[in-house]
Amino acid sequence: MKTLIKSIQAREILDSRGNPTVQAAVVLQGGAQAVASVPSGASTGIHEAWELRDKGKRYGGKGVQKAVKNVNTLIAKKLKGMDASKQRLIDETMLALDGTTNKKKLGANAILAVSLATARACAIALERPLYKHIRQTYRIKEKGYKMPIATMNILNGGQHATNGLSIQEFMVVPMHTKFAERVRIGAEIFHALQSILKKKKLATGVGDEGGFAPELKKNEDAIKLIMLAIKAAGYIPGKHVYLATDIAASEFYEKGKYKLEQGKAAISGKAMITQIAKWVKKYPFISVEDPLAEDDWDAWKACTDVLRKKVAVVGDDLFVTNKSRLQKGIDMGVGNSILIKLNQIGSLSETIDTIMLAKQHGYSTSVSHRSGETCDTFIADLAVAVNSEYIKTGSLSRSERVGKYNRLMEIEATL
Ligand code: 2PG
Ligand code: MG
Repeated sequence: MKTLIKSIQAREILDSRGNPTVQAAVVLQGGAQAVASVPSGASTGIHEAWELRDKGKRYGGKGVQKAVKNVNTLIAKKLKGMDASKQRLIDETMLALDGTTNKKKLGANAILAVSLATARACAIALERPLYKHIRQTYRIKEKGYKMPIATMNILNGGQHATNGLSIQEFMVVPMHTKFAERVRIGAEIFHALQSILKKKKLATGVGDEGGFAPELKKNEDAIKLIMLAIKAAGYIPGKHVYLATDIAASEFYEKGKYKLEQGKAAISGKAMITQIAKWVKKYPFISVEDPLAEDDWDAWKACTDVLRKKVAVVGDDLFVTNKSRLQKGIDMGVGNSILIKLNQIGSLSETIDTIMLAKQHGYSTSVSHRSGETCDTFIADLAVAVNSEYIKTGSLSRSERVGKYNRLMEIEATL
């Protein structure tokens, strides 16, 4: 049978930050073959699946030779001869082989690389685009294909830059019926922002996700610059273009307090909510991600109650694409939207399950890249496969970011 797995081979490659990551190649008996590469986060949630790194001297301890070996020996041996069209069984087999709750034995990076390469190879064997393959494999009951709204991170802070801003991502969200036009509007604003920064003699080098990373005194300065850029590009904020942010609050949470502004005292969760609510009132935000720390559930609940009617309250470090953490959020009424990152949970099947749980309970989804990326565009197809409301894949620069936008425009053109 042409979809039976003939061989699996992994390699160590570099991600967009120059750190090692896993790439796996899957070859099927009919001759179809594909590779998939795994991304890596910087502001990783403590509840994420295990990213297996070698430690030691090589690459400052970040090598992934152990994960590569796990693919080439244990995983390859187990999956050889299995049917790639049985994606759930493939993933479950790897989970059983690993046997731990967080994929610590084989590494989520090892398992995910194989999971994604298998899906892609099978799509090729069955001669259907990846997004259709995913839709059909998981029997996802969605009507037609809908292009996601892109939240574009054009100004980087937090762990993705060294500019002193505590907030990690300042995003623009262009609204247009055509995805390709959303990309155009985003790029025009990106370039308008560059001109404004130049005029103000601020740095125009970019951060990890391709957004500018100027040194600014306070977070609101970033919002103001973006508002200027939207207008300079000829658009009306709140009409043509909205705003989104990833506060990534876990990164500046210490001893129950949040160090929101440089040079100022840390503040309580309650004060965080008040500040964010002010911004949401003053500026046209449609989405706020991780406004509070990953285990600050009560403050999260209070924040959700304040913001839920106005914006998507997105859980990233909070939910880590994990069904049980999302279920807790559903039970408590925390968040109304979830960020979806394949490598937070470590297999395609589990990712789909989390997305489906979110949909059942009216949570919107945002399929997301990581700050350390590769040129793999799997998430573009995934977003379309599940009709995700949003996609978050960085700025309008750096190939590992724009590759996803380019793939989405390619998909749109064929629909
Ligand atoms: C996030 C992501 C992606 P990282 O926090 O949402 O933007 O960052 O990959 O560093 O966790
Ligand atoms: Mg985040």
